[in-house]
Amino acid sequence: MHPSFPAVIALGLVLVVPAVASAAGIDPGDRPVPTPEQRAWHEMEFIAFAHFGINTFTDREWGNGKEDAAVFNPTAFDATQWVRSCRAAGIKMLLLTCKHHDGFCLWPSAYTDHDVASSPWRGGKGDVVREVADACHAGGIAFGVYCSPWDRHEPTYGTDAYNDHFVKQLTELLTNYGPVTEVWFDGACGEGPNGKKQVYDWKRYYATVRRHQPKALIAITGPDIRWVGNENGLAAETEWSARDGKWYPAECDVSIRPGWFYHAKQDAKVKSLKRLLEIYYSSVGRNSVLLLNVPPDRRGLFHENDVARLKELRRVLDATFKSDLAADADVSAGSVRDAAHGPANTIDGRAETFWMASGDGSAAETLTFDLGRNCTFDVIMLQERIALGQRIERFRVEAQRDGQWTTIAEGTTVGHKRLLRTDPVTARQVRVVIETSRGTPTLRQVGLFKRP
Ligand code: FUL
Repeated sequence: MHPSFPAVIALGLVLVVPAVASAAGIDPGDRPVPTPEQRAWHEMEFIAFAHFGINTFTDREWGNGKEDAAVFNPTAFDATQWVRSCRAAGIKMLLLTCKHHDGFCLWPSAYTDHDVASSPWRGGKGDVVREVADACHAGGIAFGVYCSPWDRHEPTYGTDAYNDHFVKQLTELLTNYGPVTEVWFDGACGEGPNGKKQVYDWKRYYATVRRHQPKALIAITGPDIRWVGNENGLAAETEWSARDGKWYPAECDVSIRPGWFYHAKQDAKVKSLKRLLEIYYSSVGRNSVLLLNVPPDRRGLFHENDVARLKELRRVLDATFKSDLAADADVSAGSVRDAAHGPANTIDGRAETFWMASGDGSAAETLTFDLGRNCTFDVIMLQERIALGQRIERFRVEAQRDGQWTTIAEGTTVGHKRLLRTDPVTARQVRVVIETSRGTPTLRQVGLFKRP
């Protein structure tokens, strides 16, 4: 899966080679392509974080590891409410902070007392990880794990023994809770109680994940998913998933509130609908996955204000994307590779079919949409067939007005999905001009939408 991680191969795992190209009958050549797991992750588009733990009860963002486990005591914990809220928002995976920097474990770990078993919650018999994982699996969304290597509680932190400790805890998370789709490793590395900094054994951590959950994607300080580089939920205008010879796509993490953890004083500071839409278009709309944090409160529930905002967001997105004005268009292409890859594939709503031009990408390629009548739209969607790699470097979209083609939008990369917002445009003829591309360009889907 990742030849740059020989430790993985040494384990002798059966790793899946991207099925892709054979399915399409086209060889992607030596360009990087996503693994099937990465492709499934791209399709999710919108996923969530739940920062929950000791900090929820101490009103802090970073605990120091000296907290009393007795403060962890949610009064109405209900993971099914988290999952229902996620589902209603169209969120496809929930990642839980099983252990944050303070070292408190949301599961009863055999390797520490600083965990839920030492708390009064459910008489010390509770397991937050179990309930969240079960609720995700029962509710049909994926489950992901955040396990902070930085541990401000664990006495062995800062010594070689800590790497053993971390691997044991990670193994608990990877073997007791069913499928884990993403493992999120923060790179934070601070001073331990003994004043020493830890040298993390990343190779061993990755090998542990590959051994127990070979399909899990390792994110951030990991080989499969890249941190976008900010915590504002914003990807760059030009966002290549293919980097340094491998597929390494960006994930945009951001909190729905100012903090990552719940603070009652931030109840009125839930991000506005306008801000969340801005984030959506700048993450999902720029070839990234949006990882939105919704911090459960001291009851152990998603707060009403957050739930209401998520619903509003979903309502607007559904209203925007429910009807594609290009769906019945007559589509023609300047060039077509072969009959199986004709331009009508870009409006069939299917992920597996796509248009492919015949040129080598150095000259412009066009796709023209006759909408059959004048239509008014203000969102343009483009999707590449990323199973064949990311190719488009520069494109523009034109509309015909009074017999003249005028540019209404332009951009650079497309990747899994590119969304461009414009002022409302009314036109019958619309065309996508791919100006340059790293090899023959493909488009899996083109859509035109009107925001409510
Ligand atoms: C950071 C952590 O230090 C924050 O507390 C938070 O968990 C964020 C998602 O990652 O690096």
